[in-house]
Amino acid sequence: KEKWPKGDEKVWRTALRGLDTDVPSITKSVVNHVQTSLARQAYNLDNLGAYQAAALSVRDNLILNWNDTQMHYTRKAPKRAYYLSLEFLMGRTLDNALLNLGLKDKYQEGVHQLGFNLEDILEQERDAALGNGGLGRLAACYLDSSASQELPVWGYGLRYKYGIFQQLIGPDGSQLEAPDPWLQQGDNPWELPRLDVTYEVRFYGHAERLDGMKAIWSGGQEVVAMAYDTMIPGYDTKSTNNLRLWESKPKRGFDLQSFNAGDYERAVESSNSAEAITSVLYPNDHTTFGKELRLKQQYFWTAASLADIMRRFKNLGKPITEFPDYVAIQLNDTHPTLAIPELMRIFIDEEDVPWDAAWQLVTNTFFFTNHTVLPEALEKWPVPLMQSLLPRHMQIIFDIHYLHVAVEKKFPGDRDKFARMSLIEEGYPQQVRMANLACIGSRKVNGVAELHSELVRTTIMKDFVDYYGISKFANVTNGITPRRWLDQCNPGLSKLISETLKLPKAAFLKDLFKLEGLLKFVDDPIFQKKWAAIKQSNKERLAHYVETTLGLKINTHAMFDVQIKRLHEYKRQTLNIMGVIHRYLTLKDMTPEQRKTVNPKVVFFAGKAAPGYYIAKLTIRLIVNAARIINSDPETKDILQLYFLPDYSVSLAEVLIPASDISQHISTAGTEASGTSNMKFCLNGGLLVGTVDGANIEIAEEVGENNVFFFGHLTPAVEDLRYQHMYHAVPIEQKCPPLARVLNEVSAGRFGDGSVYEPLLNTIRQHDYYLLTEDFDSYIQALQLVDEAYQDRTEWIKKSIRTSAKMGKFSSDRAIQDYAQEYWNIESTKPE
Ligand code: B1H
Repeated sequence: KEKWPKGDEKVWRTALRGLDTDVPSITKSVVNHVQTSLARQAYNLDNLGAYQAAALSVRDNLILNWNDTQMHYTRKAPKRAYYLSLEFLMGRTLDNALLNLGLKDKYQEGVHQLGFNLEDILEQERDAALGNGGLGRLAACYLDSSASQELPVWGYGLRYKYGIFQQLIGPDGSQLEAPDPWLQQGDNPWELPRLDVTYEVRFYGHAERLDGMKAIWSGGQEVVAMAYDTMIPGYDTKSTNNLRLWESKPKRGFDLQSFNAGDYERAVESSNSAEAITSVLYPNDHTTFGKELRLKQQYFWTAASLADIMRRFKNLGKPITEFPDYVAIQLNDTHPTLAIPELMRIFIDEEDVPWDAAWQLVTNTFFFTNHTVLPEALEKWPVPLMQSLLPRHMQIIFDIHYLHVAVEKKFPGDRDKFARMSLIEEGYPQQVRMANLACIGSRKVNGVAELHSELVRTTIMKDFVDYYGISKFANVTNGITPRRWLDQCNPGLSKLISETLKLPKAAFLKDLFKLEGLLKFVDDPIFQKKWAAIKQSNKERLAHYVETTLGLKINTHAMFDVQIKRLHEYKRQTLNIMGVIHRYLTLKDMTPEQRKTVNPKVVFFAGKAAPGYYIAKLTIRLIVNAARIINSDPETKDILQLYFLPDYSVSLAEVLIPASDISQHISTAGTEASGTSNMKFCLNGGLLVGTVDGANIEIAEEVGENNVFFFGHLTPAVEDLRYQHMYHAVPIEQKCPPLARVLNEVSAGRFGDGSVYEPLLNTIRQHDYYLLTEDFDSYIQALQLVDEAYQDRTEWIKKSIRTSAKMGKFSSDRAIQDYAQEYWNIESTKPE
């Protein structure tokens, strides 16, 4: 029975009725926020003020749904899943909240009546860019899908004061980095500070063993974790989940004694070091540097999250042995692996659970997703660092290690195997292998696309597969949310699909397989025309963006060719730019008559390089400087343009992706775990040129190989080719003359001082680890086929429609269903 608050029940009942969402109520609410929350005058309201007021008004709706959902979870006590990720690349929120709440049209009308344009207001919002790339954006898509499918899932992460750096391009064409103070726009309307949700987190100190396996960890430094909650609305449902991000704070303001003694600097010192923990997102994806502050971030976040999860579990009043019946925890890569020894510590030291029982509970709670097989990305932490920062955890890891030594018994005599499976890598210093710890501490391990999961099973986890059996090692192919990556970024296409299929948008936005209905219309010339017109208007939208932000004029009647992703040698932006230069040289070789027959093409690049990644930064510099020469060459500028768009972000992706005719996903086979932008392009009717790698393979399976432009060597060949390059290197002039010519032109200074690029060119000339010389010819051929296919525009449009129609599998709703059923064992549940 409901317990009513004190006071007059009738008054409460009327007041609790919730919000009205008719247009007059919306305008009233927005104006109310202008006057009260923002304390601004209505007559000089600018777009930013209008954005803030609209956001606060929309937020009111989110909060009510969020409250009901969380109350429902508390009462019903279902098993819950927690997604631990150091990165959540959310992008903007207002448009998504309006879509998911079903209030977009009404707010559009409302703000229009107030003299504003919704599009302009949406543009005011800064991206929440608390992530590097695919791994962080995947976490964001998964939150959207969990809420949309009414699954009790929370995200846990860090509230970085500074997200991924802002990228600028300097006068010489190099990348420059500036901080991203995303919170300095005024209050962030999308988060709720939880002053009452705090935990103390310890670092350093000493661990004293008691009888048995227990210990006491004391001393050292304590900092406070405070929660900020972000509401995650589901699409077309009231269900609104939570993303809880932790901020670090000093435990006791500052040291009064030093302050009184006049030593101001000393007094704020400890407070500075506590706040440093959540000050900035590390901008290196795929490389680990072993920095102490990063390890602090990882422990701070896992400790606060587990304390919170434990408190919620304890409120259920269930015996501790039922923990895994109520809690599933997904580890997004190895970054949260410390959660494994931390949960052991809680069980053993705080809950008095015997070691074996604790291990049983732990290994039934965690699930581990691997996102890369690149060796430089496998996290290892020096034992001495761990011993000093987390002495108790280091003990526990050693204890797990000795338990794990039993492995030896299963493979007697195989010392190499044992050494490979060890949690501790020998050397000076010894290091803890986080992937091995994550694997043995989890119920299941998965990769993110079929090929990648197979590589996980046969390479980095091979010995563990022998030990545990194959069933622990599975696959969940990544997915993307069709709400953001179809309806929000391409409203024209979403509308056309809805009209064509005679279905409300919600039908295919909740069941993306419904897009298959478009196949019936592939040959319909009227539909083809409408489809092409939408692509054209998206190209114009992009051209408009480039013109207003960079002052550049783009030929919108050209083919748009796009490669947007983090700069990394394995992703081979270098192959692409060498291909562009090759095209330029080929065009220059032609007569003016021949050039007249060439279809114009515009090539776009965007992406950030890790600030310390020298070769990646040189690639950017080459692209920018090649663009300067190519775009100003009167002989070719009408048929080839090249742009590097600075400061790639989720919001920029939302403009670029719907405008592309073809996009490039050209990693050396076996290196890109999945890729997710490939799915986004295809969903928006862009075709794909790529290697037989990651999710490209499954996309081709769905859309048919004749709709994808594949090239390059396959994964099994890569190892042998690398071996040949090491021991029987053939000079590039013999191996690949067209590429040799391109390198020579760059070297000779055709795009500015050639000597600058020597280190980059040498990566190709010397080891060529990523096999550009091996794949260049087939790459150029594939681009040739793209050109030919584009000549027959009707055939191209058909390919585009077919591609989009077959993207059902790549909805993140499907991926989350898989996790919910096969991993977490959780069920949908929603408030009344
Ligand atoms: C992916 C990372 C990553 N894989 C370390 N690994 C990081 C590794 O800050 N760090 O230390 C950050 C990120 N990111 C990407 O994950 C894969 O390269 C993509 O292929 C994949 O689509 C994506 C999502 O699974």
